[in-house]
Amino acid sequence: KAHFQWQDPLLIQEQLSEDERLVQDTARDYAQDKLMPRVLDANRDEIFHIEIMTEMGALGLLGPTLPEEYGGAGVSHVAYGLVAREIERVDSGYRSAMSVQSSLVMHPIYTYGTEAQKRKYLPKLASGELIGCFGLTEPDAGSDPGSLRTRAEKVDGGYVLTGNKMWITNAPIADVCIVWAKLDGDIRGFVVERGAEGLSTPTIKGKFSLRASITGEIVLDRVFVPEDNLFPNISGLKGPFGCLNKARFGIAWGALGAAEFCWLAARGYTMDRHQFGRPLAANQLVQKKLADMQTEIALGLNACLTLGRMMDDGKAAPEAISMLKRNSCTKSLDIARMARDMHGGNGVSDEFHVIRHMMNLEAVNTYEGTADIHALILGRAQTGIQAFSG
Ligand code: TGC
Ligand code: FAD
Repeated sequence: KAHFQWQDPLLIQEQLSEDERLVQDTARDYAQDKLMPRVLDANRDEIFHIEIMTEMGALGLLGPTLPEEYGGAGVSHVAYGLVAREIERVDSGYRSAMSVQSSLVMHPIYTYGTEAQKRKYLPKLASGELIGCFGLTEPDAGSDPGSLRTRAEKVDGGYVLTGNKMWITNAPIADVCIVWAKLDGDIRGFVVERGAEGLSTPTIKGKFSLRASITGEIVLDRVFVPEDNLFPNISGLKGPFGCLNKARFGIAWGALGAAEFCWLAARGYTMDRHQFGRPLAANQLVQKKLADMQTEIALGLNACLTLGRMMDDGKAAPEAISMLKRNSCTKSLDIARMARDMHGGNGVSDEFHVIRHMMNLEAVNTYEGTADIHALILGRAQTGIQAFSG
């Protein structure tokens, strides 16, 4: 009979190209050697080590799907997903920093930007020399970004932006902010540079989730943005949503990386720890939990691989991406909570890492569209009835 590979039951590894395996191994070695040793203190002290961006840039992990002429590595969407999985195996906050830069900053500049914008920003974003952030959410516009209030007003030589963005990953350290604002009622994208008069990006402290990622506001108090910094050919919600498609795909892979860490930690812990004279893993209840974790992760990764191939073929509908963003996040959160429980009292100590993953996945389940919002997207797609508003 065929040998059962319990860590890779559906043989994902065999379905990867040589290039994809190389990217995966580079990301895994970096994450384990350089990120894992830093994460405990970073999480405790709410610190994002900024040099992580140049380290990732040097390895080609930022904007890896973009062509080489703009600083990318020209790799497949599957390779991008594998990077997200390896980075998030250590911490969702580090994957956040990577995916905002790649999907929410470099992607829109590459897809919607002028040639001059691409040449000016992409190579430096790819190397990590510049850090970017993506401002869509506002205090009163989260799940419903169509109701955003940030305004752009046409003036001589450019635009004046006024408004507030909330919960923005990397904002306090960003050199460039992609800001979505309404110009004559239409949503348009602007590249706002650090140093612009009237721009500030205060940090949001006290998060119990993604503590190793820095989050802030973008406050725009009549900020002048030159004409050259408008994305010329995109208007409407499809602008920001085009970026979210890429980022949500990465999250679908990434969340499962966190889940894999939790599953393997729970397996190791329950094999080692003895109660009632035998390993915890000798109990049927424990083995069922391990089997459930293994099954959900294997099914989820296989689905992500299929979706990645669909993205590379230009066949991935946004609804399919919603399905896997939601599935990976809800299942990974369940797995992390279960792994925390299986560690008993030790499970609440950050030294065992599972509670950190559990707390992180709460935010991952919420950002880029909550699980319920993605359910409504899928509900609308199959009934033709939108249930977002009355
Ligand atoms: P709706 O009527 O559905 O659509 C308006 C226009 O947008 C187009 N569109 C899309 N285009 C491309 N890809 C998609 N996924 C698209 N979804 C919609 C649509 O075709 C339409 O175009 P047009 O030309 O007809 O005007 O808009 P709605 O207002 O009814 O939206 C409903 C809903 C709930 C689906 C949407 O608003 C939604 O997805 N809400 C969730 C908000 C969200 O995901 N925010 C994310 C903020 S960024 C973030 O969280 C980053 S975290 C990063 C990290 O740290 O990793
Ligand atoms: P709300 O929209 O107020 O939702 C609250 C609850 O109501 C949720 O459970 C939701 O599912 C539910 N709900 C809402 N509408 C409906 C409905 N019609 N039917 C049923 N239930 C509904 N945004 C950015 O733009 N850029 C970033 O970089 C970014 N980074 C983030 C980092 C972190 C750590 C966090 C926590 C958030 C980040 N976000 C970012 C914002 C994130 O995208 C929003 O928090 C998310 O879209 C949800 O919006 P909200 O918080 O306003 O919740």
